[in-house]
Amino acid sequence: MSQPAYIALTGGVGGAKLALGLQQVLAPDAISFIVNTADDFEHLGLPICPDIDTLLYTLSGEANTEVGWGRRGETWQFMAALERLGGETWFRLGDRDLAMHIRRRALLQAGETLTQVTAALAQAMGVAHAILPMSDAPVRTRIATQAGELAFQHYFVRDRCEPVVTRIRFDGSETATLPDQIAQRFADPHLAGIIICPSNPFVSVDPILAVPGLRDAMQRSGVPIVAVSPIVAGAAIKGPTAKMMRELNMPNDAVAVAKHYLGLVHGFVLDTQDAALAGPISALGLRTVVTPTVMVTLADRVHVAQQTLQFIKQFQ
Ligand code: FO1
Repeated sequence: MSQPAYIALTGGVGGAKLALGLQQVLAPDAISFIVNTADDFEHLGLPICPDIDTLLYTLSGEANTEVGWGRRGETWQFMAALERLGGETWFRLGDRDLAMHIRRRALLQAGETLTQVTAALAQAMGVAHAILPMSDAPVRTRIATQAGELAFQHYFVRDRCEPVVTRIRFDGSETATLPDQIAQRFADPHLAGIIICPSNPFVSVDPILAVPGLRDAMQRSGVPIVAVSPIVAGAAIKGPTAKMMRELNMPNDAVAVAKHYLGLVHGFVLDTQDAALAGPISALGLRTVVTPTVMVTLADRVHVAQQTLQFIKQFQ
């Protein structure tokens, strides 16, 4: 096929919103999603992959859109029974969500790679678009705090993002390798653009960019790379982005995010509330487009996707 193809980097709830918009406007062979796996952890003996599952559920229409993670219409009998038995229930695993983790464990134990397992689960969920884990080998976000280093889910869920973050590192990124499926897509002659979704730059996008060879592949592709700001009017749409930026002494606005991506991205999508920041961001050498980026409805998601693809076309 000669139609243009795109790659989107995503993690977490914010990224999944734009991913849904892109899924609505692009056919499966025109957009692939590279997903953060550094939030993953082993819990109750199960391989939990939150960002993969958030995307799986979002693209299959099964997501709980109120909280952003897990499945809609979920029941909690397993959690209630586990509670009575004295088990750990700080990380909420719904009865239907549980099936995903049990099935993923069985496929991994059968020797399949995370890429292969994710493709099988996506197919089972009726998702035709490619969901590509950033690495088949484990990469784990470790959050350094004044009370010591925490696994990401311990920081984010168990401790409710309360500890003060002093440093973030991605354990295992040095030895990770770029999955073939991802390398092939960056080498695709029909590749027309790369989108960094409005995910947390520090704990959802940086782990992806830390996989050896990934940033190179993006830059060598020679196609426009644009980011959609996860910060609107100084407040993170979802999750600890704004608090984390404060604790890492980063100015809490879209300009700081643009600076964070400087050297990699060519363009930056800003919300209309941050129109005044288009000047300072353009001064960094980036092109900008200003449009409503807060995604509440499906139409909002489609709008941001269309605007972003239109923006990429301006570079050609
Ligand atoms: N986030 C929470 O705040 N509380 C939870 O109990 C919780 C459970 C959970 C179970 C499965 C899953 O895929 C995600 C879950 N999340 C929960 C969200 C998850 O911690 C975050 O979405 C990502 O790690 C951040 O991108």
